[in-house]
Amino acid sequence: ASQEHETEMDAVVLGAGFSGMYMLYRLRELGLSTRVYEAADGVGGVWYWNRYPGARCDSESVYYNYTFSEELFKEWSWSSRYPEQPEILQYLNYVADKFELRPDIQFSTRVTSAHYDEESNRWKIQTDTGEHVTAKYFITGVGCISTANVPNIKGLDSFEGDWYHTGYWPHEKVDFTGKRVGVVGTGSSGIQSIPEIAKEAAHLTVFQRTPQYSVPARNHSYTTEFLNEVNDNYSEIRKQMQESMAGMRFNFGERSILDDTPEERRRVLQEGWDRGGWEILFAYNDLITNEEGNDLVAEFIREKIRETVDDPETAEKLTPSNYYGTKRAIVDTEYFETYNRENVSLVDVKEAPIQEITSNGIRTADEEYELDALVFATGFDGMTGSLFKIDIRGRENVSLKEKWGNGAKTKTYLGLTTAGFPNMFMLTGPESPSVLGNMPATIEQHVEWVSDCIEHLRNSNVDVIEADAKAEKEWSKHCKELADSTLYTKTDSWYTGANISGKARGFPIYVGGYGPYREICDEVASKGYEGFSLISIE
Ligand code: NA7
Repeated sequence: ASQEHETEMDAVVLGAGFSGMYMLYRLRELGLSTRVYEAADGVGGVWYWNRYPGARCDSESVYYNYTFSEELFKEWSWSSRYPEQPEILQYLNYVADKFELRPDIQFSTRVTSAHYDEESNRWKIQTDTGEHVTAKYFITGVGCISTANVPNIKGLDSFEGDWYHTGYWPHEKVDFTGKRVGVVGTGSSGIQSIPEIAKEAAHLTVFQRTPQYSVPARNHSYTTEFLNEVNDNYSEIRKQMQESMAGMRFNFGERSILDDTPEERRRVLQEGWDRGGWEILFAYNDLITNEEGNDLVAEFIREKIRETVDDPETAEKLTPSNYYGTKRAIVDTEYFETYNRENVSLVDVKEAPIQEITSNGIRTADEEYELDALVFATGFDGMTGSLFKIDIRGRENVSLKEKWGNGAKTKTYLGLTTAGFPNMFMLTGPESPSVLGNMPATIEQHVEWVSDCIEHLRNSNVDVIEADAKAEKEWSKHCKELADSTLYTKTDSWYTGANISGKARGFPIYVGGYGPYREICDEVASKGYEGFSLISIE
């Protein structure tokens, strides 16, 4: 019955964050009629939603932006090394305005299902506003860490104060002045927001399940000289980023941490600590693969925590014992220092687990904490969560969730496509390098590969592209083997799905590096899309 209202498009793209916006730009250049669906009422993706106090990016701003347009790159100036969320959102709005993207983005609309129709070779897409649209190409730019995880704790409904999740923060400023606030979670979002909330709240109680390593960001304003230097080296920077392991200008160090004498090591680590950000993580070439070396860095940071935090008992609770850098590495601004404030206290909920949320606060196994407001900095259902929220079905009506065993058997070819789902592309999908690098860089590579592919299909009159099951099997196996050779898979993290109760464990990320990945993708394309079936329908 809905057929008569069906709109026909060449391409439908989900999400108007970094991925979807650039995808739209490229597809329009190719002359494809394209519609982007976006659940929010503005562009920005995660930068639209994550408005919590202290939210900022951990990749340096001059790399954390698009590089495809030299003009755009040069006319935008970042205020500082790690700008806050409002500035990043302002940048993305600027991009939307500059390239007049908004007319092709439909806001406040969430796609609920996308089914591939074998007969017409078109994707049939439905939205929560009752719209029906068909498209030849279906492209997801839904993000890898965008579906909030609010833990299922008994009694949340009964809480009489206000509660928030960092990933869905209200637009109007939340005022914690005079309030007793509880923050649950100490990942990047918790560690960024805790120092800011502490400045405002009457009292802040942090509920920590796993302590984290964190290194000072050492944020600073950019000078005009620095920004001029960056602009003057635009082409060189773009090239360096493309060839690098993590989509940034610098690479991992060239030697093993074990090759250095203890004195030399301390000097390197101290220098990294002083420069801040991810310098320590990148100082040597084997921190993520070498258990002994990893522990040397871990111990260096543990010492810093003990030096910074005045109360030895609190310092002990804050000291991690797992591998460094195998949960997403965190950078902070005065995080550990915050525990020296009189109005901040730390509760170890591994020792005394949260039992329930009451009308007044949180009750753990040994105490009740009275709270006026509660902040969940409890992260996301990463990698697959946002894809599984949509009923995506390929050939023979098989759903993506079914095919991937609810996340237990993620299978892709190049992290961009999956067999049985023709003409569907995933931007920063599972088994791509995505979250292990500077996202805008990895996104540009994905978007450019997909748009080049679509251009090739159109020029050669190909109607259907689909990953071969064999190529997919090999890619997934390759990803798993690489991951298993690192310490990543030995740590509980959102990378592995361990943060979501009941979620299958895996490590659906390509760890071979962004530059090498780009080369593999380019080679596949240059061999006429090796590993794909290209079909022309008469
Ligand atoms: P993360 O990094 O997944 O951190 C979530 C935190 O919340 C982490 O400390 C978790 O402890 C904790 N958590 C999760 N569920 C619970 C429950 N039920 N009880 C207590 N504590 C809990 O999310 P973020 O938002 O900080 O960062 C996500 C990414 O966004 C980040 O890595 C960047 O890439 C950008 P756990 O460690 O699981 O024991």
